[in-house]
Amino acid sequence: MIVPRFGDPAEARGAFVTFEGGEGAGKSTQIARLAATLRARSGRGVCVTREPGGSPRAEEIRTALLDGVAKPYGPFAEALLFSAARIDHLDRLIRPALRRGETVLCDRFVDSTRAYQGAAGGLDPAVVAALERVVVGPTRPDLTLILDLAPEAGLARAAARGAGQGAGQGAGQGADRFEAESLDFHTRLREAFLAIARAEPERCAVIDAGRDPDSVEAAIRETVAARLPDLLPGEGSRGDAA
Ligand code: T5A
Repeated sequence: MIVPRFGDPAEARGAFVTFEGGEGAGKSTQIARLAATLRARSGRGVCVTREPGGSPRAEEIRTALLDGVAKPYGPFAEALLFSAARIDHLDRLIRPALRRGETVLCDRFVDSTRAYQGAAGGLDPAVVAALERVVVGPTRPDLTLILDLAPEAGLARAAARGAGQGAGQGAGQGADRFEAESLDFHTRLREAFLAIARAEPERCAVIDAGRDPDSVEAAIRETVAARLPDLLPGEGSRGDAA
């Protein structure tokens, strides 16, 4: 099925915005803030979701993945499980919401597979691209906000949150399957996300996530206003704020 892109006058479709970046970069924090702004300002429905997960079946796969059940099988098998979760998530939640004209804000999507299983995990990029083609098809993000942060800082944030709140979502106590990877792995991740942004500048915007939450929120809001002005009418276009 061909889904017209956002703004296509022939058939309205909601906007699809994804948040990407390393561990603890602040995606969940900023998605909640942007959702509140959009609900107050845009007049469109806003659907907040995440990967892996977002639909009941995909949440079950999330639990297994973050508990490390698939790790012994290697990055290809993990990518297949992320893809299985994504198929259900797209069919059950993302595509129906877009068809209703809603704005979908998704915490991680295909760029995480490219970065985690591909660039950092060592899975052949051609395999990642082939999976993406068959799983996602035309349902591509209109805007991807890449929250960029030194991995040491992100892991420290995630650890501090874990210490304060107990288990991660879908994982046991302490670091989950991916948080527990080496610093070298997380450094490769950061480079991979920045490389994706360089390769697809029309879709991606890099946000400096090392600042305080209010400053990061302001930068995201400015970027959304510039890239998808229909979502924040009257906000003006002052260019990207990253
Ligand atoms: N994965 C996922 C793959 O390997 N392949 C895939 O295809 C997909 C889709 C998901 C894991 O799965 C992997 C990637 C991940 O490892 P997850 O628990 O959803 O697991 O992991 P994250 O997406 O990394 O979620 P986190 O919750 O760890 O990070 P967030 O959402 O980026 O950060 P957030 O907002 O929860 O903030 C973390 C802490 O920092 C504080 C917050 O209050 C919180 O305590 N904070 C800040 N502190 C200071 N300054 C700021 N600006 C702050 N912003 C937030």
